[in-house]
Amino acid sequence: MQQIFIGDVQGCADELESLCARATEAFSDDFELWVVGDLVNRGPDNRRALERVRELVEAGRAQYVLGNHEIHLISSGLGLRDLEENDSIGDVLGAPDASEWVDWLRRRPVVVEGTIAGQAFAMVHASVGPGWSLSELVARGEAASERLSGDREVARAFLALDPSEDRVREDLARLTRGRAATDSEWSSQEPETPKGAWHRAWSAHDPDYGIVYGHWARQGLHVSDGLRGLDTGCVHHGRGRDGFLTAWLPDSQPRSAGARPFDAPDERFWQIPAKRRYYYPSQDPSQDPARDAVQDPNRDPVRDSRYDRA
Ligand SMILES: [Mn+2]
Repeated sequence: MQQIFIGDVQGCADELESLCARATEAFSDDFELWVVGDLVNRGPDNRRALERVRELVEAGRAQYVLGNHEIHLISSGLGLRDLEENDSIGDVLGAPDASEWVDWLRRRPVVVEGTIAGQAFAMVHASVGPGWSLSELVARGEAASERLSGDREVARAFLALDPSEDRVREDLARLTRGRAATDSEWSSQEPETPKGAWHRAWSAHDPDYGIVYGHWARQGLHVSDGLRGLDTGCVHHGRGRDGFLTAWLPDSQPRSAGARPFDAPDERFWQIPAKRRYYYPSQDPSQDPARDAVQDPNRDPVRDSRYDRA
């Protein structure tokens, strides 16, 4: 069974379909999709992206954790939040079965653990606290899921809390939105320098597990020992950068004696170029000269992150 980890889709259902078709071609049905969250929002077809992943989840062939955009969708569906200008999740929330989708999403985990070739890891959308053991991370994710997944009123009250008021609500925010961290603080803002990235503080504690995450398109693909950051901003194509959907395909066996699956360097990535520009800074895309920009399908696929070298 090949594990295939994919970064932030954000409603780019065509690229998700291309990736699934490539996986089927390579592995037939013998693959399992691991989705880092932010499957929805900003892009054109959230409903179709959700349906595809749900079909695989229900067939026991996908793992899917919640990202900040799923939390936005759930919050809007529970009446806590109005849709904003760049939200595209109206295709889910405006449908007759919207509440059923909100309830299905509420029951998705925030953290999933697993092993690759014997090495333990967790998948989470955004960030993990420095010094957290794998069991502590899983327990924090479960505590958030417990309050999110049951009674609707409990979930609404939980999401309405300010993260500073409640430890579990803060954990949900950190797991789905964090980017910067020190041993004592964290933030959803980008750090001023690479040294402030959450994963630098996390790595300094010499964790015995790996992390697969997304959420940070401006950081880009992040490959270092124990870490795979997969958000390469498919939906951001044309915002001064190329966007693509990235998949990581770890080996099911160690590459060499003593090697671990999360060691770097690592080149086992697939990248699906964004089919077109999706994200418009203004409400009038016709005024955008790059609206129909097409990506060169032969361009160099993998971008280094400045965080790899820092
Ligand atoms: Mn995100």
